[in-house]
Amino acid sequence: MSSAPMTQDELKTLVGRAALAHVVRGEIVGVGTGSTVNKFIDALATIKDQIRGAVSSSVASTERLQALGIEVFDSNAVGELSVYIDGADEIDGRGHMIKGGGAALTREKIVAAQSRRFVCIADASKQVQALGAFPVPVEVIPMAAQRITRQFAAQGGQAVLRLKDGAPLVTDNGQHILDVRGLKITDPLAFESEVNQWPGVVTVGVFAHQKAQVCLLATPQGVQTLQ
Ligand code: ABF
Repeated sequence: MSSAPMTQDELKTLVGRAALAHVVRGEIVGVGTGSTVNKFIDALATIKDQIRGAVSSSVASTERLQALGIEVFDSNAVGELSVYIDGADEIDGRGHMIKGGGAALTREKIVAAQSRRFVCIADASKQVQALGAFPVPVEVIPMAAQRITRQFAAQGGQAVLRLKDGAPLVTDNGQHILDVRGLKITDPLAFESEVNQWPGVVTVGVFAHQKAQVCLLATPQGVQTLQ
């Protein structure tokens, strides 16, 4: 009898659990944001007595960690982390990612930069040949949004202000998000470096400087480790 194909939710559960193998026991783990990371947090709770706690990349993840009895440390109160575990909206074969669909990109990049190793957890739908089909999230200072929109237009990109309940979405940092479609990202490192320098850009959701060293990819055949 053939079994039903795994749902995307089941794939996320699978990869969330697989990530436990990358958690260094006795240490503080960097924790990302999103529905895949939520599965990881649930799995992390099963070994909470074996870790010191977590540094979190969002209010949402902090609340979930604390509700499960995992201590959350301020990033400034701890040193370098051994590992950061987070999802992605797209990941290419070199570990470059688009992130920020969940609006937590700035804190995600901060915790990633504080960590020696980035382990990306994703289902196979996130794997791409080249970045850019998913609109690139860019966190911006609100007063710069129009000018940054024009700067993207000059590069062939269409930036749209992200809304929530009909009003501009406000991030955990009190800023806004532009989602940019139509960009050709042939050189993710150069793209990230350039956009980062535009006045008013807080964080661009291309993670090439803070790329993943390992990608755990959930497929119907099991979890593949790409590195
Ligand atoms: C975070 O969550 C983000 O950077 C990315 O936007 C998103 C992926 O979410 P999900 O796991 O829900 O697809 O990692």
